[in-house]
Amino acid sequence: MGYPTDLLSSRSIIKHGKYALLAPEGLVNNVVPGFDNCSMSILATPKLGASFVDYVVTMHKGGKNTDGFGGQEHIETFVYVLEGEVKASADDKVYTLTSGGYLYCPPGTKMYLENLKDGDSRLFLYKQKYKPLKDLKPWVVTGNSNDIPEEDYDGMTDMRIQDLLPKEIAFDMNFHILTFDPGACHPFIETHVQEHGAYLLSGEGLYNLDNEWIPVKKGDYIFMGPYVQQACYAVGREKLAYVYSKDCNRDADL
Ligand code: UGY
Ligand code: MN
Repeated sequence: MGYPTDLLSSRSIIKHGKYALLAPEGLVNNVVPGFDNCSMSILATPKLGASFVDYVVTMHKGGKNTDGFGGQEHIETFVYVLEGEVKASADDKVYTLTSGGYLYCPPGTKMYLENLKDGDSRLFLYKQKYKPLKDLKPWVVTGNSNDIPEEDYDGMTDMRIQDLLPKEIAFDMNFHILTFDPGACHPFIETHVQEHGAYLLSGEGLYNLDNEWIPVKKGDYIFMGPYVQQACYAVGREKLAYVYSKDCNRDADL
């Protein structure tokens, strides 16, 4: 990088507790213990107002986490491979994840990661405190979003959803992918208690956050806080798609 060639400017927007748009060009590298040969950027955290932590990780050649990510009694973790090929293991089982591949680890299960590429692999990574319900226990889940059929969203064929985790009450959250054909949009502007951390996989759009229409594109990260107004229009020539987390299956606390 070095000396800038123009006035300094940024597309990122930070509204603590409400929402944030983090453009990739503003991200910095954070050293996260346990991750070797990886460039990591910490995205949403409780300091921003999120109840989870998201990261975008570039695993360089030989990059790995052999100490294990998560694994504490109340922490659940999820990884989604943006590009490349990684070895992911949990509970002594080994999975090879390519682009679109993912792994969920329940509380108490560590996630081990290793880059299998000669070059870089890129990941979207997540952890949050699991909210127990009776004595139910979620389990390790793996898959690839390319193998999951898209379902029409709210009766519309130009906006579609994929659920990456089982719709089972033992799970307190899910990851989804939303895909919009150019020109498609949400059926209405949502307001809901759940937060989202969303990574844009493709396309361009205008995203409504707190009733502001904000241009977004592939590579952007969006944190949406509780109740913040949210919806988007896909613009441009490509499909707009993002992978995002959403809590589910639990009552609100008093
Ligand atoms: O599932 C959701 O709440 C989703 N439709 N939200 C969003 O795309 N901002
Ligand atoms: Mn939503």
